[in-house]
Amino acid sequence: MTMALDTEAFEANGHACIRAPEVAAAKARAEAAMLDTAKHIAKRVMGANAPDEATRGHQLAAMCAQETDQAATRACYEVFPTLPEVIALINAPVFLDAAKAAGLERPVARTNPLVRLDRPGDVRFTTPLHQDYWYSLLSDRAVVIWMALGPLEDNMGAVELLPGSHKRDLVAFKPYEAGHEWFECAEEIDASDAVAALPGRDEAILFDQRLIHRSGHNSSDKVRVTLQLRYNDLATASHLTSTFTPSLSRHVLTRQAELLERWGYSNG
Ligand SMILES: O=C(O)CCC(=O)C(=O)O
Repeated sequence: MTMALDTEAFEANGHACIRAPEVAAAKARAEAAMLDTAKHIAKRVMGANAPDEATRGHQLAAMCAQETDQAATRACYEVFPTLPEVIALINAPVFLDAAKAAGLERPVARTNPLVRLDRPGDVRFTTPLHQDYWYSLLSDRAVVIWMALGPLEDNMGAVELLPGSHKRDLVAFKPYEAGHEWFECAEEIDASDAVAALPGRDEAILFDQRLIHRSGHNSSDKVRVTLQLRYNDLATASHLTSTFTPSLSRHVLTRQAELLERWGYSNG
């Protein structure tokens, strides 16, 4: 495999494209699992109305158009990150090699792979201008590898990147009124130079955790499915620890509480 990352562009801009047939192959494995799982979910949630489309993109778009209370696509959002084929992407040599080319001596997972599903017109989870360093604070060298699963057209919302902004230190954040998480650059950032990244089938975008970036808007009638792999560098980590802790889900905690009650243990 030849090195798929333009390291000079990465040093200068804080982001660069990874382009290789292995990127398309890695995505295809995850997408096949997602299509199969989406069909399974559709049958369980939508019964006789379940669509049965040939591609993951069409399947999700049909589920989204026909579902009640977003129940089927919400289940996809919950379940996709648990698929072994999705978790396995963190170990794909093409991404590990790109992280190493970006200067990480010993890449380790900063989170499990994150899957975003942005429904047509949905703005609930779009991110304002921010850096990702806030979520790590462990190793100075850390990167995100961002990719679309399925075709990403320009009206589906690119990720917007501010070239060179990775040379800044951690910028102060302020509470983000519209969002679920506490982040947004506190100062006014001039985003007129932002570039919209629309990686193709055999491409993914690698960016420095200090790069200022934000979500684009999905104004299409399709579901935008994107995935992020995040790596810290164990070699330069300030502490020998992790930045994420798998824990029991809300589902398990609620079921456990119900069982404890049924077995006669008081809740207080
Ligand atoms: O996918 C997006 O829209 C934005 C992703 C993002 O903000 C991030 O990876 O930190």
